[in-house]
Amino acid sequence: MFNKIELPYEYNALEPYIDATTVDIHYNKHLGTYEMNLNSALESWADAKNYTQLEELLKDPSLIPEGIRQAVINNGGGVYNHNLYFSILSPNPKKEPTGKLLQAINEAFGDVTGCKNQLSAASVSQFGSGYGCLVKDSCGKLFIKQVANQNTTLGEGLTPILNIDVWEHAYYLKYQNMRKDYAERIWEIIDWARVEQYYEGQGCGNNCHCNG
Ligand code: MN3
Repeated sequence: MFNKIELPYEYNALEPYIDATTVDIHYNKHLGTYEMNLNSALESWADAKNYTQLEELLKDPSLIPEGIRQAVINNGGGVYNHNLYFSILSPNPKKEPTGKLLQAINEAFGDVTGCKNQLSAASVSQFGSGYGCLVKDSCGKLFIKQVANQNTTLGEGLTPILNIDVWEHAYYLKYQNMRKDYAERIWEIIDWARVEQYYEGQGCGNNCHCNG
């Protein structure tokens, strides 16, 4: 069983940037459905209990029995991507990154504004449903990626640490066709403290044998 995170704020807490109805439907119905479908697909697979991290399966889908593989990729990706998305949003965000993450951002994008602009642009230009993602490799180097649908970059060895959901369900009630406004205003509620945790918590650490 892999579950959705507990929402760390009230439905209306992200207003005026994201409205309460959108958060409610997005979290309970959209994410809730991915969670239900993922766990229902996994019921038929006894060895699923050997995996405690959803990342392990999304990183190497060949581990998953063929009959449920695509269902786990789609719905497991849906749970994984939304757990990241809802957890990096906050009504009381740390507005700017600091420390190692700031250093990595400056190296990759020049400065924080460059990072934000590139990630917003990638989110706006993602054709159809998907996400703009800030990802890190095993050495802590940062990149911006687009993923379609509920795919992830885990299979490429890239761990997302911040994502912007650009499925229409994430913004349409408030922003309608103005995806760009949503993908720019969302910076007001992105909590860099959480992103820093994701940047430092996984990956490199003491196990890094790279030169970077
Ligand atoms: Mn969504």
